[in-house]
Amino acid sequence: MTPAPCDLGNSKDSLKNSIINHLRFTLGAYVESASKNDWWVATCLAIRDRVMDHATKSRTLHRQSGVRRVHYLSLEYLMGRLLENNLRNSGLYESTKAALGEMGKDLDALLDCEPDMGLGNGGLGRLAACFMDSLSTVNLPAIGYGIHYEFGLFRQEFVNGKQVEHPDAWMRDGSPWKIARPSYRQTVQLYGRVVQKFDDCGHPRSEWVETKALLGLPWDIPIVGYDSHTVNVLRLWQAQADEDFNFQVFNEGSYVEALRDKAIAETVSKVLYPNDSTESGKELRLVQQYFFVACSLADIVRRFKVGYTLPWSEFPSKAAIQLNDTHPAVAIPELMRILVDLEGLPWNEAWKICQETFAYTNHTLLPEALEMWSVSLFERVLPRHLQIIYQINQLFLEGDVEAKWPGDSEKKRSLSLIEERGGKYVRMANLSVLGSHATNGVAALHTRLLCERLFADFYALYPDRFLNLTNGITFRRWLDVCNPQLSALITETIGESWKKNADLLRNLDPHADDPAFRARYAKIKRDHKVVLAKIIEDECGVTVSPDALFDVQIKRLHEYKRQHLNLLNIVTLYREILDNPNADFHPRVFIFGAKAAPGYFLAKNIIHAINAVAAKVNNDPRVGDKLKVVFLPNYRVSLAEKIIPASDLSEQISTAGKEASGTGNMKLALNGSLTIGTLDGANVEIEEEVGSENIFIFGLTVEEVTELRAKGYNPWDYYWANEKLRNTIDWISSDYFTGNAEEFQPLRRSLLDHGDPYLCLADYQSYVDAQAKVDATYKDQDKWVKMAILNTARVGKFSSDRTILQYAEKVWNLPQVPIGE
Ligand code: H53
Repeated sequence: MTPAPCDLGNSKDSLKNSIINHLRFTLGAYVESASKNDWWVATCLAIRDRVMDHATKSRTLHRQSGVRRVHYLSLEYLMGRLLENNLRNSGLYESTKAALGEMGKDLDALLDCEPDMGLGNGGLGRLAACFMDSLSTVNLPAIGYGIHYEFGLFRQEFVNGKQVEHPDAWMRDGSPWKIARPSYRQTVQLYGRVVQKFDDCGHPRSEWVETKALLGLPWDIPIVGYDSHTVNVLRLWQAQADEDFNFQVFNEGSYVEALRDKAIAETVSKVLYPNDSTESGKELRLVQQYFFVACSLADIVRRFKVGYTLPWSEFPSKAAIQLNDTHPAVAIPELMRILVDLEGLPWNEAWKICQETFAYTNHTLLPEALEMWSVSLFERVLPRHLQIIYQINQLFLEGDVEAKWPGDSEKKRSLSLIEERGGKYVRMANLSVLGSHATNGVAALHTRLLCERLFADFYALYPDRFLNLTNGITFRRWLDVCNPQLSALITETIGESWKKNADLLRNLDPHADDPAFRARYAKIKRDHKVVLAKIIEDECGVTVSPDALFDVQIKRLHEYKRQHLNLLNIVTLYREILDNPNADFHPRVFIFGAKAAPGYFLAKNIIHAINAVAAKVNNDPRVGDKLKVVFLPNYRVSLAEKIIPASDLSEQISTAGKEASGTGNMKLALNGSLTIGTLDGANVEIEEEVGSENIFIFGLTVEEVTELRAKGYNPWDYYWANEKLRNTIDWISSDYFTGNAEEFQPLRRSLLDHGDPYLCLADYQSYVDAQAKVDATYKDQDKWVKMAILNTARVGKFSSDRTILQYAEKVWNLPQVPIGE
């Protein structure tokens, strides 16, 4: 007999009971004496109980109906906090708040107990998190696969203005959201060598022998969609030592030695590599990639075999696999190995299955971000996979390439999976394009450049494989959760449907002309600025006025994103204020948030320079309130949620052609922060949507950048031609800001002697002019608020629900499967 289900109702009283029960029976705590953290855990568990039921239902229905599922393979998921998102998405926020309130607890205070789940570096990882939200919201059968890192992205601190990194032990105290699934543990092989064997019919078969084994333990995190009963899971693999990993040593009595091996095995999922858009080529990173890919594929294959007795040719009709950048691209030779070596399929049949199963998203054109693995390293770690890659390459070059360009060795060199110049390397991007049926860029401009530049030869060969799918963000977290006041105003004005159909935000358009609506919209912005001002005071010790213009640049620190161009403008303004104290300049607060990769020397020098300028400017009595510069430490999702609703101006100032898409630009525009930006990435499409009169575009276009470089770009020409610019650079690189003129020489050298690779000097004047236009516009508050409202109203296109439905239709061929109550 099935026992009566416990009370998992959504009423205040049910929730109250659940929370008390978890306090008592899960945590062993008394209501009277439980700590704040206990209350937070008990609340999460009460919500998780309600969510798990739907997760089981979703899984069961997906299995029974035999529909195709998408498997999203990503080395990064930048989830942030989960409780508030889960509460708002499941409609339990108000009842939970009331339940806790009756017990004398403030939900909003508890929300701050949650550590960020920061298992990603930047845009790519956050995109994966937004996609997970949308997949559940629009009822698509999906599983996200990744690594259960013990340490997420480092915690950043500033010491004397310089970045210092600390480990991020996000789950030192466990996490109420994750559930271990030991019965789905997988074993992964590594290293070893390959031998040729023959089967009973005399057919050759490769066998990978003398390998080291590693175990993968899956942890599931339920993903709650908005107003939908679909609960998909994010499955993260934790590396463990195989039980008989060095069993022999153990038996020989070397107990401690055996345990050392265990520790080595566990390093595989210990820590997230802290590089965004650059690759380090380290062995451990390749092992991480293979580890999570092998576990995930084994899991997918297990499900295929359990669920159906279908021929392998049907595999793609059950499983779509999306490669989030090239990081999981080793999945292509891994599936070939499974099909050919383990399942005995003929090569061509296996290859067809691979191409039908995989699709690849490219997120960058930056050459330093394109992954290449040295052939010797690859051969040592994954000898069989290297053989498979060689075979794929040979068949490709002798087949399709030779047929299209007979005898053209230049084409073969450019298309080959192996780079031969300056040592031999496996080109993971070429492998990804070749092994999949679809390759997409993440914004219209980026996709065009992929087809015209990076993958021009592949595009000539397989034009139908390329498509654009412009990125998106989940409007639940980036409006409903982070700005509930604006969300409520919108709902009150145009109804609630915009939360599921973001295009309806356009109905706000006419309200931009309504002074009463404008006043309410402006008040919400100002209230957020008051909250952010308090955070700035607490974190940076700087007092700022909420009536100043809040000018925000939040993103990873990278030269191509040009935080140093922003700095050039700040120092120019500083000088102008000193030269002309009575100028009519609206007070401004420049707000930065950014982490630099620990080994990225110049990025760290830029952080230091911004902090040094901040220290001077903020304490200069001649400047007063006109100019403040703050660099908030430890930028992360939960901090972004505080900054974004409070921002007036959004800095999206990358060199044209360098930022594939950007997604912070979308979040800020949605929250009514006007963009100052170049025609790069998704900025181009934001301009199309909001109208050129509601955005501040400046700088060189992609074509102009190419032309300038072809002509021969010399930053010294700009330096000598522009006195303001010259003074600014000289001032930064003097001893004025730190007392030591050597401090910012690396920055100066990069801008001048090393050729200013990201064209800061070329765009400087245009940027300064655009900033002057911003200043003038801000003085007309009515106009500014109107523009802000029109940004909120017109960025519906950038909902990740739209992006995900396009993937489902154009790439995965996936049905929407609503789950009942
Ligand atoms: O991916 C984002 C883009 C952004 C791009 C970023 C990205 C990473 O965060 C890491 C590696 C990589 O190759 C690209 O820089 O422009 O918006 C999501 O597509």
